[in-house]
Amino acid sequence: PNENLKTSNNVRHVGSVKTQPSDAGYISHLNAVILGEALASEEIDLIFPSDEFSRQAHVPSLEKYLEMYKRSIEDPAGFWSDIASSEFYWKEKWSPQVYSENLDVRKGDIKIEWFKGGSTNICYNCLDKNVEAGNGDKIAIYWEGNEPGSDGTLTYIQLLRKVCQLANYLKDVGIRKGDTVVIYLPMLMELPIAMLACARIGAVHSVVFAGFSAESLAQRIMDCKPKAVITCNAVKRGSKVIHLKDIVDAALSETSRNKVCVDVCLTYENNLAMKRESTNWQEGRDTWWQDVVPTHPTTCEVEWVNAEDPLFLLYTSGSTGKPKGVLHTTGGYMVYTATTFKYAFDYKPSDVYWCTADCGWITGHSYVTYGPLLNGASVVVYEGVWMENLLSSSTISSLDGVLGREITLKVRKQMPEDLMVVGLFKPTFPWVHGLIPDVILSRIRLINGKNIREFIEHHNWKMPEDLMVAPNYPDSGRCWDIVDKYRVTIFYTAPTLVRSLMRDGDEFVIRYSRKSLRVLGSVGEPINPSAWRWFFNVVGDSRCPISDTWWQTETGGFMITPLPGAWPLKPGSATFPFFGVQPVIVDEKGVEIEGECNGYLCVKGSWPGAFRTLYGDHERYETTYFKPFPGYYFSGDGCSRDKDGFHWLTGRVDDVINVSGHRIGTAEVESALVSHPQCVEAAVVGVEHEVKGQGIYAFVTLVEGVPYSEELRKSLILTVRNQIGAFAAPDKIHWAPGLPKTRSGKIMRRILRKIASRQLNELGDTSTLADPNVVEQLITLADC
Ligand code: 6R9
Repeated sequence: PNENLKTSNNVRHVGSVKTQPSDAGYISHLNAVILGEALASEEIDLIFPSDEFSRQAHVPSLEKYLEMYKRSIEDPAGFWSDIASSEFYWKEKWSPQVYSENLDVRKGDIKIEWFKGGSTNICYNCLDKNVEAGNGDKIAIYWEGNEPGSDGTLTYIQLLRKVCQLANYLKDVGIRKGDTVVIYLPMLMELPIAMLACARIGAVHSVVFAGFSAESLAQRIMDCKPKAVITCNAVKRGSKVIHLKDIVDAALSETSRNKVCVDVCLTYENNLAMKRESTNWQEGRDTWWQDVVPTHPTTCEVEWVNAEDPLFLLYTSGSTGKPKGVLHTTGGYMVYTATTFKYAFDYKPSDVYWCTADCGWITGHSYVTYGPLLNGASVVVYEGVWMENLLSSSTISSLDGVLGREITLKVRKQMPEDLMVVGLFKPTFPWVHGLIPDVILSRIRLINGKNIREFIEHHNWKMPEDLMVAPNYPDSGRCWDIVDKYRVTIFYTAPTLVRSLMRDGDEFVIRYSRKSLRVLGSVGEPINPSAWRWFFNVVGDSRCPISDTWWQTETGGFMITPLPGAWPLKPGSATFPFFGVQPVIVDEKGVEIEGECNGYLCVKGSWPGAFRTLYGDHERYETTYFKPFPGYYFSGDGCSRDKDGFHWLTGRVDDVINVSGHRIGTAEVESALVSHPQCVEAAVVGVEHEVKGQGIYAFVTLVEGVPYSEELRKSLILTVRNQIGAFAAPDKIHWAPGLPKTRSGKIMRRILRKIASRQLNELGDTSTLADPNVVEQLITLADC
C-alpha cells in the first residue's frame, strides 16, 4: 500500500545524536544527525518521504535544509533580503538595514523591525503582481458553501476587481491609511476580499470570528475603535439562521454607550441565508454592500505603506479576561507567510490548496489568505461547519426516566421499536425539550441494538450533526468529497477535526478517491500519534507527508515544521525549526538546555513574521512574552527534544503537571489514553493531591457506542501505566461524551481544571465555548 513513502521497515540510516554544546546549538546538532555514526535502531516510527517526492521538492534533503538553515541563522539579513527582493514587489527598498531588534528587556524596550524604510503593499503582491505575471485567469478562490452544490470561483483578475471596488468604497466613506476596520463575516468570499481591500488602502483590519458573541465583539471594538464594521445580515448554520447583523447591532449599541461610535456598518446581503427585508436597519449608519460596492470602479490605486506600518490586529485570549490585540506589520509578515507556505507545504503552481481554518483565526489570515495568494495559489475557501445538531423537536413526544437510570425515549413518528438511551444523563438537558446533541445521540441505541444513526437515516429524518469542528454535513465524508471535487493537493487542518472524523469511521473516507492529495498539514495543538497515523494511513493512503506546523497568532507563521521532502517524520513531532528560527528550550531558571531535554520553549532572535506589540499595551507585550525568560521570546508552550533533535510540543506550560516531582506533559498522558482502541479523545489536567503534590485527572471521550465501565476505566489506566510509567497513571478518569472547546476547537483546560477540582462556582467566563451544554453534562457525569 505504501509505494511512495518508505516506512520504518526500509529506513535510511539516521544518526543518533550526541550532544555537542555550542552557540549555534541546532546547527551542530543537525550536523550530527547527518554525520551521525550511531543508528537510531530502536526507532520504529520514522517515516521517510519517497525519493520521488524528495527529488521534486524545494528542499530535497536534510543536507540542503541544513545549508539554507545555516545561512538563515548566520546571515539573517542576507538570507531574508535575498528572498524579499527576488519574490516581492517593493516600491522602494528598505534602508539602511534589513532588520533591527532588541529582545532583551534588560537592554531596553523590546523592538523588532524588518525591512524598515521599504515601501510595499501586500494586496498588490497578492493580486496585481500575479495578474501582471500572466496569471490573471488562474483560479484564486474556489468557494464551497455549506450546502453541497452552492459554490463559486474567482480568478485572480476577478478577485482584484472586487477588492478594488470595495477599496474604493472604503475610501469614499473616509477610511484612510492607518484607520481600523472590524470585519465580522462568515467564510464567504467577501471575507478575504474585505481583508485585501483594507490592505490595499493601508487600513488595518481586525477580523472577529463570526461565532463570537455581541459582548466579545463589543469588547474588541472598544479596544481598537474602528471607523467601520463590515458584516453580513445572516448566516445559515444547518437549518438555523443566525442573524449576524443583530449581533453587530447589539455590540454597536453597547460600544456607543461607552462613547465608542462606529459611523459605517457595511452589510453584505447573504441571501442564501436571509433576505434583506427582514434585517434590522439603522439609517445613516448601515449600507448594503450590494447597493454600493458594485457601482465603484474596478481599479484602485495602491496605497504604498512602510514595511513597519500595521497590517492587522487579531485578538487572542490570554491568561486574563482581556483579549490581547496582536499586531502584525506589513513587510516582514508578507515575506514570512509566503516563504513558510512555499516550503512547509512544498507548494508548486499546479497545487490546489485547502485549509479548513476560518479567517477569524490567525491560520485563516496567514494560510487561507496571505501566504497562499502571495504564492499565486488556487485556494479552496469552505464556508464551514455549520452544525445541524438538533433533532426536529416534533419527533419526540415523551421522555421518561431519571438521572442514573436507563431512559426510554418515545418518538411520535411511527416506528417499529422504541429508542433507548444508554447512559446517565440529567433530565434537564436541552434534549428533554426535543433537542438531542449528537454526542448524546451517539449513546442512544435502538432497543434492538441498531445504531440510532442508521435508524434516523432509514426513516429519512434530519440527521443530527456533530457538535464540533469536523465538516460532517451532509455527512462525515464531506471533506473528501470537497478534496475530490477540486482535486485538492494540499490539505491543512487541525487534530480535533482529524480525531472527530476518525471516530466516525474509515468508511466515510475510503469511499472517496483522494488521489490528488500529496501533502497533509496539521495545526492548533499537538497531534496524538494515533490520530497522526490515521491521518497518514487512511486519509493520505500512506503516501502524503504530514506537515505538523507549530506556530502561534504571535509568530505570524510557521516556526517548527517539517519540510516534507527534506527529512523523515515521526508521528506527533513538529520536527525542526523553519529557516531563521532558533528555538531554545530552557529550564525554570531560563537556562538553555542542550541535547535531549524537556522544558519551556523560547525563541532566540527575531524572525520577520514576529508580532511587534500588543495593541495599546506594549508593557503587557513585554511582560507576557519577554520578561519570563530575559533575552528570549517565551512561547508559553512546553517542548521536549529527543535524541535525534526532533521537537515534541507538550502543550501549554500551564498544562504541565508535576506528579511527585515528575514533570508530565498533559499531552503525553493524552496521547497514551488516545492510543487505547476505545478512547477517541482525552484531556488531562492536574489537580491538587495530598501526597503527590499534583494528581492526574483525565477526561476521556470514547469511541461511538462504547459504554463507559469499570473495566474500561481500569484498562485506560493500565494503558497509561504501560506507555509512560506508573507515575503517570491517572488518579481519576472522568467520562466525557463531549469536551469544552473554543470555537476554533481548542480544549478549554481552564474549565476542566475547575471541574476536576470541583470548584464549580468558579468556572469563569464560558462565553467562548462552542457548546456551553458540554460543561453541564460533564458536571453531571463527575461521579460516575
Ligand atoms: C496557529 C495557532 C497557539 C498555540 C500554541 C500551541 C498550540 C499550535 C501546534 C500547537 C502543538 C502544533 N499549537 N500548533 N501545539 N503542535 N502543531 O494555532 O495559533 O491560536 O495562537 O494557538 O496552539 O500551544 O501556543 P494560536
